[in-house]
Amino acid sequence: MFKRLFGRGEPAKKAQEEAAVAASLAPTRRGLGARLAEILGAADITDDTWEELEVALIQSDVGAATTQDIVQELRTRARNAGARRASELPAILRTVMVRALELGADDGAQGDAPAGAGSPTVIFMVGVNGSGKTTTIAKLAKRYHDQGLKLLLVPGDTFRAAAIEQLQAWGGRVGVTVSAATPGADPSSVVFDALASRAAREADVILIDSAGRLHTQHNLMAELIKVRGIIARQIPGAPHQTLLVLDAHTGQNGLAQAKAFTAAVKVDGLVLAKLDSSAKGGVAFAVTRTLGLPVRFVGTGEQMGDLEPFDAPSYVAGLLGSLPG
Ligand SMILES: Nc1nc2c(ncn2[C@@H]2O[C@H](COP(=O)(O)OP(=O)(O)OP(=O)(O)O)[C@@H](O)[C@H]2O)c(=O)[nH]1
Ligand SMILES: [Mg+2]
Repeated sequence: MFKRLFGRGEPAKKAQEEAAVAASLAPTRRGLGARLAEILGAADITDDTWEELEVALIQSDVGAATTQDIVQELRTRARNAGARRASELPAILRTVMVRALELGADDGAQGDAPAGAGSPTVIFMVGVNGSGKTTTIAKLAKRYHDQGLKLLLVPGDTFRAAAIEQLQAWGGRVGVTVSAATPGADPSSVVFDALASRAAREADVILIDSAGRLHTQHNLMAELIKVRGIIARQIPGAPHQTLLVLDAHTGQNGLAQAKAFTAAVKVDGLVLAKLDSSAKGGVAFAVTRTLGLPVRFVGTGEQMGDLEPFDAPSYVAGLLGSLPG
C-alpha cells in the first residue's frame, strides 16, 4: 500500500511525471542551470571552479551547509576520478546531487503496508498558512480516487473562514466524501467524529486537513499535537503519514518553520508545493539534509492533477537541464 500511495507511476506515466517536474523547475533551471553551464563550460578545473559552484548553489537556495557538503563530495569524487577538465564535472555533480536528495529517503525501511489490512491509511497534512495543504489534499484525493481507492476527506481546519467549504468544493470536484464540520468547532472533535464514522470504516485512505499556523504560534502548535493525539487514539498506528507542506517560495525560511513542526508532531515526509512558480527549487536539498526527511510529492500547479511523486534523478535532471559534458 505504501508504494501505491507514495510511489511513482507506471512507465508511461513516469515520462509524464518527469515532464511536469521539469516544466516546474524551469525558473530554477534558468538561474542555476545557466550559471552552472557557464562555470562548467570552462576548460580546466581551478580553485575558482569550486568557489563559483558554491556561490551558484547558495544563490539557488540550496543552503550554505548543504552546498558545502555537495561541493566537498564533488571535489573528492572528481579527484578520485582524476578529473582535470570542467566538462568532466556535470556527470559527477548529478550523482552527488541525487545522493543528497536521497539521504532523506527511507522507502526501503517503510515497508509495504503501513495500515493493517481492512483498516484505512491515515494521512495528516500540516504546515504554515497558505502553504498549500488543502490543495495538496485535493490533489492526493484525485490521485488515489483515480487508483480506485475509497477516500474520506476530513476538514480539520474549522478556523479560517470558508476553509470547510473549500475542502467540500474540492471533494465535490474529485467525487469523494468529505466529513461534516461546523465553522468554529473544536478541530479535535471534528476529527474524532470523522474517524468514528461509518465513512471512515469504509475508507481506504483518510486525508485530514489542518488549519495553517505559524510555527511561532504556540497555542496553535499545541492544538496540532492534540489533534494528532486524537488520530492516534482513534485508529491504532495512525497517522500513518504526517506530511509537512512547504511553499517552495519560502526558500531558507521554510527551514525554521519545518523544524518547529517536526519538533511538535512526528513528520514523516515533505510536500514541496508551488514549485512551478518558484525559482528556489534548490531548497529541496536544504530541507532534505537539515530535516533528514524525504520529499514525497511536488506541487506543479493549482489544478487537482498538478502533483507528482518525488523522484531524485528526475528532480536533478529538471534542475540542471543539459549541462556540458
Ligand atoms: N502555482 C501553484 N499554486 C499552488 C500550489 N499548491 C497550492 N497553490 C495555491 O496556493 C494557495 C494556497 O493553497 P491552499 O491549499 O489553500 O493552502 P493552505 O495551506 O490550505 O492554506 P490555509 O488553509 O489558509 O493555511 C491557493 O491559491 C492554491 O491554489 C502549487 O503547487 N502550485
Ligand atoms: Mg487550508
